[in-house]
Amino acid sequence: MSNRLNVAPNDLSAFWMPFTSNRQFKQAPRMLASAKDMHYRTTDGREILDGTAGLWCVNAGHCRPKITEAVQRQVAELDYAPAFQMGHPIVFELANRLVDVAPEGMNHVFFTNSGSESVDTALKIALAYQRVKGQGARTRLIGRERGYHGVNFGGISVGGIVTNRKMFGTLLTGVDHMPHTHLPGKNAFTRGEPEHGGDLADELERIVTLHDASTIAAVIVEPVAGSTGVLIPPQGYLKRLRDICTKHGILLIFDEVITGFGRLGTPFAADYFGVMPDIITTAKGVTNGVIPMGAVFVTSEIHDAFMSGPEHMIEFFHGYTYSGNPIASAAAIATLDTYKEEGLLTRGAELAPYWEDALHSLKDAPNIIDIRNIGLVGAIELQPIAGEPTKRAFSAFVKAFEKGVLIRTTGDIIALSPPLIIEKGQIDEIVDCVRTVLNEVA
Ligand code: PXG
Repeated sequence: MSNRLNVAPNDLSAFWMPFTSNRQFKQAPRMLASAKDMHYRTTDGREILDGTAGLWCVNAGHCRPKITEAVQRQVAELDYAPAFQMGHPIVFELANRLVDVAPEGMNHVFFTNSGSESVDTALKIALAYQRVKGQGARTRLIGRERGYHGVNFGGISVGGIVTNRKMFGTLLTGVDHMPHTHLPGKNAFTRGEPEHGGDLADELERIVTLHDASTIAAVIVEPVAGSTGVLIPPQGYLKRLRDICTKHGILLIFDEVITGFGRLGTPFAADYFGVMPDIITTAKGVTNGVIPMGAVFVTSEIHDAFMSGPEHMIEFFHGYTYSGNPIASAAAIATLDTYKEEGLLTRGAELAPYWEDALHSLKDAPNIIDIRNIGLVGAIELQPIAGEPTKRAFSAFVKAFEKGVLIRTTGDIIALSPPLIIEKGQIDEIVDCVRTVLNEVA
């Protein structure tokens, strides 16, 4: 038995850290002790400007009083309520509030606890929907190369990141992948949506021809791919995917775990691109990252298809112990209040031109092969060091942290996604720091 008191601060071995180089980290730990608004504070008392909104989730900034107080109140009032065959008012209020901010037509919400669970839930809804509609032969799922849809089996099956897939056996069967849309040879240094590559959507038509539409349940894509380095959809691409899906009776799922809740300067990416999917997955920003929660939005067409058969029967055999947990629900309502009071779901649009100019001012810094941006997201792609991929970006990350700015790297790409409360001066601070560290790691 151990208790907290006898775990010495330098005893780091018990915790097997997620998506982390454990041995490297434990030799030189980067520890955060507290946070407020745009900043973290480290255990050794240094202030760190948050250039990544935690992991793309703290959209309203850190330790916002309204959210903190809502959680404190809720945990003292109703800590837990059974999620199956029982309810509590807060989660119903939240569902209505979410439907209000969601794109038109997204009228129902299924709650989960993470983006990974939202994705697997959405895939299961899609398969079950086809079946209840008498289209049970539609069992195939189509994802995309370089897609990230979390780490559960459904998500890694439709995902397109080799390191996340190769250790885990055969995954789901009946999955195919469209090509990714990252064309640096043609689109490097594009501001916003790239000009070339919209026709890559036609690869979906080729896949449909190969398998036949009658075997395909759904297509899932991130409208803007985040984890694999901010891949922005080429002009017209998403609309074309929508048209092909509609033509063939295939459901279109937008994975908005990153793009949901204001990241692009609109409430959702579906709003930004003016393309409506059938299902939207979210997590992260729904509670400002404070308490785990995910939400899957579906249209009435999908929801209502399940509402048949004897009324005492469970309509959809799926759910989690913590679906719609009261404390997470309270955190989410307070988060939506904060977003609304401060106009955060659209603030990104006001800042986007400044953000874009600031990022692209880095063009002449050493070893940069591409800069891309949309809303309050940006990526700076670096020339890998020959024979040592990822090392240049990781060194930049470590140096930036030492200098007081948190950035995120994936491969040799620096990804930036600050809280939506960021001020222009803080944008300058992030960009200046990146410039300095790129000179140092040159
Ligand atoms: N879908 C998308 C599009 C995501 O970006 C998930 C699903 C999974 O969410 P959970 O809550 O299960 O982690 C994600 C998560 C990064 C980074 O730095 C991105 C994510 C998570 C952690 C780090 O790119 N995205």
